[in-house]
Amino acid sequence: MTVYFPEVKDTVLYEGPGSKNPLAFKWYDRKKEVMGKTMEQHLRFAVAYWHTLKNDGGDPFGAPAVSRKWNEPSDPMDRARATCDAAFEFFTKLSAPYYCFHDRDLSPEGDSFKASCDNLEKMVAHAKTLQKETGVKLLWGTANLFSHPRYLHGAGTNPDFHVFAYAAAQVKHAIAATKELGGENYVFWGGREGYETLLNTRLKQEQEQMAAFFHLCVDYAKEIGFTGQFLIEPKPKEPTKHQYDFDASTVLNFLRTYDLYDHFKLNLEANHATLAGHTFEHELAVAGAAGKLGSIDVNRGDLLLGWDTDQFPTDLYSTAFAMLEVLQTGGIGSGGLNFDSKVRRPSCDSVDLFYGHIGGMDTFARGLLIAAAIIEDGVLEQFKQERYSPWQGSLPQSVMDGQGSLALCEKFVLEKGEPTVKSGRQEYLENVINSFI
Ligand code: XLS
Ligand code: CA
Ligand code: CA
Repeated sequence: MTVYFPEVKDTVLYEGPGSKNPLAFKWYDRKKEVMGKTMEQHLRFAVAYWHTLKNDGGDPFGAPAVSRKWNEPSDPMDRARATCDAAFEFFTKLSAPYYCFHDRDLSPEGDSFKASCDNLEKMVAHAKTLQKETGVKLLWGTANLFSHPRYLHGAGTNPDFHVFAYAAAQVKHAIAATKELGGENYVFWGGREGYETLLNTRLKQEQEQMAAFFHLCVDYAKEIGFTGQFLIEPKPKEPTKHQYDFDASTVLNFLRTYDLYDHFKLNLEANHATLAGHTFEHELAVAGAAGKLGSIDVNRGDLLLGWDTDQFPTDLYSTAFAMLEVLQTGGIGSGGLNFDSKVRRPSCDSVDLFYGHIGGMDTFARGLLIAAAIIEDGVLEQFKQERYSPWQGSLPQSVMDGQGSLALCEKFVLEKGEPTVKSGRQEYLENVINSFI
């Protein structure tokens, strides 16, 4: 059997914060209990097939820069099988419980639609065997409806019905493949579902088309008995200038408008949140408040760069704040933390893929520990309780229950006079957070 990662002899294990072994976890101790669940149950890490196995290190200025053993076979299907074997060796050595894929990551496009479907079917069978052998599971599947030139003007939002139908047919097979592999979720990221200029675009019609597309998917899932959670992944821009799934609020509004609300949750990505001008934790809080936090893509961006850099998370503040939202909302259910992250182009060795993931897993494990310590201490909760305590009286309660009136508020003010100005204590709270980090 070919070994694709000979530089990593054994499974990456937890050795504790004192370890100097770069191929060991310092914080991710999967069986460690935190607030009644193991780290593994809280975090449900997944490896992204596309970045980890398929990224060739090319960028708009330079040629592919990495050579991977699994890319050596010249026949596309042989290459797909070698890639899949390498993938499962990687997942196992990393002890990652889950992975995620696009249909076209797993298997190549063929000469016709039918040939592409046959390729996918063969590769699904191959992956299924490897899942069984290794115990690695599929967190989510998705269809790549953005790379091929046919999707230049969108998939579900395309002005040409022929392309819409092609995308629908492709999604049909991707959902079936996800079901066949026991996928716990199915993601829709609208890579080309947006527009560049209104000069050639009917915005309203395109949104209606997108809704119709989702309704077809909901119907099909029902028809074949796919019970995984459907997730929409918001992103404000890139590749299109205006994307219809801008952020969590926009997607929730879209779902409500088109009678899709009950069928979807959100897959939120850290880097997409910041591109939308939000913090990562803001997006998690918006979804959490609506009971719609489905899953998370945990890559980070770079504050000095204005695009989606998909870097591994290394920032403890960001992971602690994210895990605070996750814990407060009661966890992510059937979702997980997917490393939609790639190593930087100059990190061109296969072992760098391990360093990226190990660092990301440790950073989230620490984020979890920090968030749990903050919650168990109760300091933030106590502060908020005190801050909102003026809402406890009977008039505030009747306002909340829809029984108030402007006149009752006026009566209250006439009695109480001027409200006291109070501090929000931001700097004090930031200092408190630092004492946990
Ligand atoms: C791209 C997206 C994409 C989705 C899956 O920016 O993050 O990778 O997660 O299609
Ligand atoms: Ca993503
Ligand atoms: Ca991304």
